[in-house]
Amino acid sequence: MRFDIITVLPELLESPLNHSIMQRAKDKGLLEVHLHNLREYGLGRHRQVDDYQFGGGAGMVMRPEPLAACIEKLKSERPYDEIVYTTPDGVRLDQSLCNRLSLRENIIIICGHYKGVDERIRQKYVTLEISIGDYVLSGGELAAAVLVDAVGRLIPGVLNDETSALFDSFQDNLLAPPVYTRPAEWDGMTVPEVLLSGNDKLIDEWRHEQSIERTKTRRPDVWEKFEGGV
Ligand code: 6GU
Repeated sequence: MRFDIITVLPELLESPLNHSIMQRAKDKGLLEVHLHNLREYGLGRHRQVDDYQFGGGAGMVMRPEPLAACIEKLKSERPYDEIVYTTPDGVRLDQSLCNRLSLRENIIIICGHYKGVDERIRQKYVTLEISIGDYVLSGGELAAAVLVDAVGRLIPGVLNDETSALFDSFQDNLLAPPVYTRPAEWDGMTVPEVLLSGNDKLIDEWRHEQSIERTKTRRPDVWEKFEGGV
């Protein structure tokens, strides 16, 4: 799977995508992430990428020409399944959207900045607008990093234990159960007996009950989806 990320701040994306599971996915040849500095497509001597908004008001808007030039160059090199724009007014990213995106081959991500991109870029190119939650970030880069991480780890073969994503929170509309490691007793607190029993069936049942309990109390909205079988 290949991501091409168009950004005015490539530095912000380098570290988060060069460690841990993302780095391993790249080393295994399962994930490619290419950063494109929009500034290189900027206009004039100052490589301008933004401008004042028509109609007045504070805040700059990303001009269409540099974005179009970068997108057209990429599209001439390979077909893209999705052109994503990260923006607080997009659809909220959740696990089911991540699952769907993990089946795609090539995705462009446009990182929104300032007041956002000129609306005509959205009309002409963008196929999917994604928000990572109901709060405002100063730019789309951190949202793009979240998206690549959440989707990249779902590519088959990326996780060590192939089944482990199946037990993630949200994967079946339930939160993950509590986990414990050694020592079996710490600071006067013990690990639930059942986890030490070696009885896989009882352990599975306990974990499922705990997942249900956690989901009901912490995320009644997610519990409703589980009960509805969505
Ligand atoms: Cl995708 N971008 C920005 N700037 N803020 C956000 C966001 C995206 N998602 C939530 N807040």
